[in-house]
Amino acid sequence: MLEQKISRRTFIKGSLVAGAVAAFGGSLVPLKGAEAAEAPEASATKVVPTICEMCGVKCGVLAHVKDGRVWRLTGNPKDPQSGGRLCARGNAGTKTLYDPDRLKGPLKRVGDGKFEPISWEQAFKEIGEKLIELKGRYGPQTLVWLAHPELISPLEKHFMAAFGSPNYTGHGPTCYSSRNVAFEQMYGGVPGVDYRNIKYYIAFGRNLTGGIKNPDIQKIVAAKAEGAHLVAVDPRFNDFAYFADEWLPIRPGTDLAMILAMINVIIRENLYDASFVAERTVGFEELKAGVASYTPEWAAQITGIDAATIARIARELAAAKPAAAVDPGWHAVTGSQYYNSVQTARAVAALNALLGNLGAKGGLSFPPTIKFGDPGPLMGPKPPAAVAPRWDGAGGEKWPLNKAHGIIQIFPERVKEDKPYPVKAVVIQHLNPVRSSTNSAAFIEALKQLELVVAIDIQMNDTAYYAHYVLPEATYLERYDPLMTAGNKVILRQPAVQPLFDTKGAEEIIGGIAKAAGLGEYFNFTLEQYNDAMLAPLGLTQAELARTGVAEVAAQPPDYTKLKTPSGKIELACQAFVKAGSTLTPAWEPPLVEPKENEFRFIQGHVPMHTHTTTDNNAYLHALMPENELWINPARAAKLGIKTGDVVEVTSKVGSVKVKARVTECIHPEAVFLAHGFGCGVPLRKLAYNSGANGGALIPIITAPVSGAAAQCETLVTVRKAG
Ligand SMILES: Nc1nc2c(c(=O)[nH]1)N[C@H]1C(S)=C(S)[C@@H](COP(=O)(O)OP(=O)(O)OC[C@H]3O[C@@H](n4cnc5c(=O)[nH]c(N)nc54)[C@H](O)[C@@H]3O)O[C@H]1N2
Ligand SMILES: Nc1nc2c(c(=O)[nH]1)N[C@H]1C(S)=C(S)[C@@H](COP(=O)(O)OP(=O)(O)OC[C@H]3O[C@@H](n4cnc5c(=O)[nH]c(N)nc54)[C@H](O)[C@@H]3O)O[C@H]1N2
Ligand code: SF4
Ligand SMILES: [Mo]
Repeated sequence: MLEQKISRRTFIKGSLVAGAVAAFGGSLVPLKGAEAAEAPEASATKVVPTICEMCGVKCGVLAHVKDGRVWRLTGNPKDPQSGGRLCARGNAGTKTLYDPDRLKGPLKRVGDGKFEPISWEQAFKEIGEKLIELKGRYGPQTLVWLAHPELISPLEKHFMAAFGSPNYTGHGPTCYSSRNVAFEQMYGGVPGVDYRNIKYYIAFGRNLTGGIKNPDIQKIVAAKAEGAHLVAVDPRFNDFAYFADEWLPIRPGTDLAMILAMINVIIRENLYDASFVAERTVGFEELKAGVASYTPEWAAQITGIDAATIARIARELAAAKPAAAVDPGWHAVTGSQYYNSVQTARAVAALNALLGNLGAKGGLSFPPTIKFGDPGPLMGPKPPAAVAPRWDGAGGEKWPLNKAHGIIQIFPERVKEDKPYPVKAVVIQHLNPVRSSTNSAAFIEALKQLELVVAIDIQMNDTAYYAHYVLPEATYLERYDPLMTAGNKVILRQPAVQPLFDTKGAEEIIGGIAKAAGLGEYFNFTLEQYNDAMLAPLGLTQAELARTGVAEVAAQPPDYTKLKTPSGKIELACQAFVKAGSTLTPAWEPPLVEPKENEFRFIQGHVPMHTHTTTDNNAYLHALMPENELWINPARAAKLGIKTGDVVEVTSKVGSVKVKARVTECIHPEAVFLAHGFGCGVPLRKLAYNSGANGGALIPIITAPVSGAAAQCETLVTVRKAG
């Protein structure tokens, strides 16, 4: 017990808990004292460079191993992302590796919530036979693969191509697909922000220190120390607002109006970079005409932010150009959460273009390109193109611009309706759609209707709980993966320890299913051969890379004069959107729903100490935040007789949850906020089970136009004190 307390305390001290750091104005330097206190590290015998997987950012870590046990994880100083520092979740990785509740071998479902061990060979055999049977009955398109796009994705896609199904589908619509669709069309790709050199930065719902990207935080902290001005726009006083210079509590769903008004000011007052606009963009005149009526006074009525502030922010932003940027965003406002998210992302893209910041120090940038070798020749004959259209319509007539992202949230509807054809089998890898998509109950119903559900995960998540077969992948500290790149660096994931249990790397699992399904010729290679083939032109091998974990290689800088758009320039006016049924230039569209007097908009987001639904059973992170609470504004709470700590019932048109209330000025009166990642419904995960509430249970299935995004914040709820 004492040992547990001590290790927890030192962990907290040594961690980079961004919210706390921001709140106390501290720096992000790891604490020397905490390092010294880690006794096992002093006698560590081996340090293995590898890649963190406590979230998708994939920072380089050093695993300190003694007697076959990982004692401690630190940032790899040679890694361009971590620069030697990890966030709280990265530090807590050992508790995921040694989680007593993790999956320890393959399982077969034998009843509701009941599973029995099965050997890998038998599991592969049964899954393979079932796939062959279903393919014969319904065609290969009957198989859908749902996944969190990861390093292993090329092999998952290869499996699907070999099987003959076009239905590989990621989580984009619940995360970033609106932002991606907008920037792909206007910029030819999604640029990043040069946070290190920025002078003026605006985050519309980008909660940098809550939805953490460790490298970005480190850079913006340094920029702020040198005087950068940071503006947080969010209906909630979020983690980044603590750290920023100003917070603008905007009405939810209305950021688009403020951004359009800023464009209006910058054009009207000639504050834009005229030569950049002339040389590197098309459609300026159309944009100018399009925003003419969007004055700050107009936007003030919609957003609740006064006109003078909107105009001031626009002028200040323009004055700092080109080291000034509006964050393209990630998940919330531009990413996917609103019906108007594509328009919002388009407006953000246009506003940045006016600042002439693409490729400039402190502006937006694209990564360099590394010329890898082609592992194709290793991977068997080239599979013929799939003949059926996609199950979800992505890239088709209705959503022509969403070729890459898929529309995961309509899975329950498609399964139920057997449209456009019967979907009878699904493989779900590194994904928990029962909690991360929409309408949890509908997703569970869909899973129950399928003839074959295979889940590949490291733990029994809420989706795997309804699978016929649960196949445990080795955790990131026990396996290799395909290569990772960051800038001009190539980085290798490699095992710090041998798998503790009867688990396998995903490449072996996919290969095992493939062989049993008669597709062995496509998987006659090892992961090492695959990585070696990619590294060959760079004069490296996996074995060599394993020594340092990170290698600098030749990389082609981006050519900003030839963007991957039809004109080669930034398309301020963009015909592709017109073809997809939208406007030529960014234009105002209201959010889909408006709360009535007794209703709230239900908004969600991420917290610094948890990753989605992945870390709720991690003992360290659970200790930092065991459950979520519903943030509710005092004026609204008083009317409902709700006090902090009261258990409330939150009800939408698709479900209801009970959770503790937190009455706080930090949330706009029109909205309630619930941190994502809680409310696990699987008793096998003892810490997480029933801790807090699952917001996904409340979110109706909505599909936004143009992007096919899930628009999760277009959810209305009522709140009452639970009896
Ligand atoms: N610690 C941690 N870090 C993570 C993740 C994690 O799970 N945990 N996940 C990673 C992933 S996959 C992603 S996509 C990113 C997400 O990082 P972000 O895109 O920054 O997204 P969220 O954390 O979802 O934060 C969304 C914010 O939007 C606000 N918001 C809601 N509605 C509106 C609105 O109408 N206007 C404005 N201006 N704001 C609004 C919410 O209050 C919330 O603060 O984080 C990544 N990093
Ligand atoms: N209600 C609501 N829904 C949301 C969000 C929200 O804020 N609110 N956020 C959205 C966002 S931004 C995103 S990106 C998505 C994310 O949603 P998902 O992509 O579904 O991510 P998670 O919910 O974390 O589930 C990932 C699963 O991967 C497993 N896993 C972790 N590591 C490994 C590994 O190494 N191998 C394998 N095989 N499995 C592993 C975890 O155990 C977990 O079960 O959720 C979205 N959904
Ligand atoms: S941001 Fe944190 S959790 Fe994500 S990869 Fe980096 S250290 Fe790991
Ligand atoms: Mo995300």
